[in-house]
Amino acid sequence: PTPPDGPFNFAEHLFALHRRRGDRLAYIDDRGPLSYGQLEQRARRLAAALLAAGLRREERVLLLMLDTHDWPVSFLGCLYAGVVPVAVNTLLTPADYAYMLEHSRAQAALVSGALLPALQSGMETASHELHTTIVSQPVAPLRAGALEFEAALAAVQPAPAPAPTTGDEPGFWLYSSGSTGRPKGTVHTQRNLWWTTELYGKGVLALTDKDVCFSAAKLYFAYGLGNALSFPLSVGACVVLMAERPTPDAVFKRWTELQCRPTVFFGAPTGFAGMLASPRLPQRADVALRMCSSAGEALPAEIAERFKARFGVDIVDGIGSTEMLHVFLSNRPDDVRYGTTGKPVPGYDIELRGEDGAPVAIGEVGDLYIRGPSAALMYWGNRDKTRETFQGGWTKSGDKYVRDGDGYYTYSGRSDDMLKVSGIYVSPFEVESTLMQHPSVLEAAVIGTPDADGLTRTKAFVVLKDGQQADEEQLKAFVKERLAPYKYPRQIAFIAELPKTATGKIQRFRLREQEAR
Ligand code: 3SK
Repeated sequence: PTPPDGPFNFAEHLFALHRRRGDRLAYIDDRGPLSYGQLEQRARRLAAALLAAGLRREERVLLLMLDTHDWPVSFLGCLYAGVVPVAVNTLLTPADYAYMLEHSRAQAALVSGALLPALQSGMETASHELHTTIVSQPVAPLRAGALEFEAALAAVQPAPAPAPTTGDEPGFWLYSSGSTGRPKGTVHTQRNLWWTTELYGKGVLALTDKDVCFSAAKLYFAYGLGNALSFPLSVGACVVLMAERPTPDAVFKRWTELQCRPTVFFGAPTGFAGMLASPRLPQRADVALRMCSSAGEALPAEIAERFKARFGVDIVDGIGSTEMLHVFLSNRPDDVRYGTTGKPVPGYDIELRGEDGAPVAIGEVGDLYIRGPSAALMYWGNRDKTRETFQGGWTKSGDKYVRDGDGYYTYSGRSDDMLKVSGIYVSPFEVESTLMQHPSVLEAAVIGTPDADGLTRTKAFVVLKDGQQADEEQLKAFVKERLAPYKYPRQIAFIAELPKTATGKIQRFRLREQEAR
C-alpha cells in the first residue's frame, strides 16, 4: 500500500471514506446504535468543545473511558482537533492515574462517570495540569467546573475543518508496562493507525463492510483499538461495544442476542478457554461468527481445535505489541497452523537474534525483533528505554521465538521477567514489592505457571517474617487493594526461603523448574 503523504489527519481520513453513506451503522453499544454520520458529527463537536475549552495542538488529553461509543467519539474528536489523546487502562489505581496525569501533563480529561472517583483520587495526589474534565454518563452530580459529555457537545457547532496534522506527528499515546519502573508513554503517529489497518486489518484479516466486529480487548489496548476502531471503521464495518468485563456470559449475549450478530470476534486465549469451559457455550447455529482472532499470549493448539470443532471457525493467532501498535506476526485465515504464531505479516520484517546479536539458525530460539512502518516514535521522556527498545529501524519485542523450516514461528517465552496473564502484562517485581509491604512478609518471588489449558497464571512464593502469620486469602486481598485487581497472584505458596545466587539475587528460574516437575 502507498502511504498517505503530506497533511494527514486519521479522523478526517475515516470520515471522508463514509460521507456518502452516513446512515450506515458504525457502532452498537449498550445504549444503542450510532451511524457513521453521527460518529463524524459528534467527534467534530467534541473537537470543537476541546478547542473552546482552550486546548491547543499537541497538548495531551487523558482518555479514561469504558467501551461505549463516547470512546471513539472522544478519540477521533481529539485527532480531528490535533490534540493528542492518551488512552489509559480503566482498571488501574488512583496512584497510576496520578502518575499518568503528571507524566503526560494532560490538560484535559475525558472520563466515564463510573471512573471519575478513581481519577479524582489520583488528581488529589498529583501535581497535574488538568483544566477541563468532560464526564460521559455521570453517576453522581458533577463538581463545579466538570462538564457533562452531552452538554459539552450540545454547546458547540461541529469543528469546521480538521487540524492540518501530518502523518508523522504524534497522534496519540498508549501506556506500555515494563518489568521494572513506571509505565512508558508510547507515542504513536496519526499514520500508524493507517499502517496497521492496511497491513493487518485489510491485508491479513481481510475485514469487509459486511463484517460486525466485536473485541473482548477494550479500546484502550492497542489490540482493541485496531479491532474495534481503526480496522472496522476503515472498511465500513459495524462494531459492537460493551462496557462490562468480557466474561463468557457477557460475550455470549452479544454473539447470540443482537440483531446484528458479530461475524468477527477478537479475544485472548484465556477468554477462549473460559468460554469453552462454560456450560452456557452457545451452539454453532446460534452465532454468526466467520472468523476469530487471538493475541495477547500464545494460543494453545488444543483450545483452537476445540473451538473449531464447536463452531467450525478458525481462531487466527497472532502477536503484536503496544510499541508496534498491532499484530506483526500472525497466522492467516487461509493458512492456520495451530500451536504457532504463523508468519510475518507482509510489510513487517522479523529477525530472531542470538545473544551475540546475530540471527539464529532455523530451529534455534532467538530474541524477536521487528521492522515495520507502524513502530512508535518513542517512549515519552524516557531516552534510555526508548534506545533499548527502538534500535534504528528495529523494535525489540522482549519475546523469544523459534522458526521452523516452513517459516512458521513458535513462541518460546519472554526475554525479560514480564508475565502475560490473560493477555495483559504483569510485572513480577511490582507484585513482589507490594507483597513485601505486608507487615508479615519478609520476601516474595512471583513467577508464571501454566494451568490445565497451558495458559499462564501468576504464583507467588512468600517467606514470612519469624513468628508472623498471614494466610493466602489475606495476602491476595492485600495486593488487590493496592494494585490493579488483575495483578494479584492466583496462588500463593509459603516457603522457608527463596532460592538465591551467591550474591543474593532471587533465582526465579529455579522456582519455575520446581513447578514444572
Ligand atoms: O499482545 C499482543 O499480542 C498485542 C496485539 C496487538 C496489539 C497489541 C498487543 C500488545
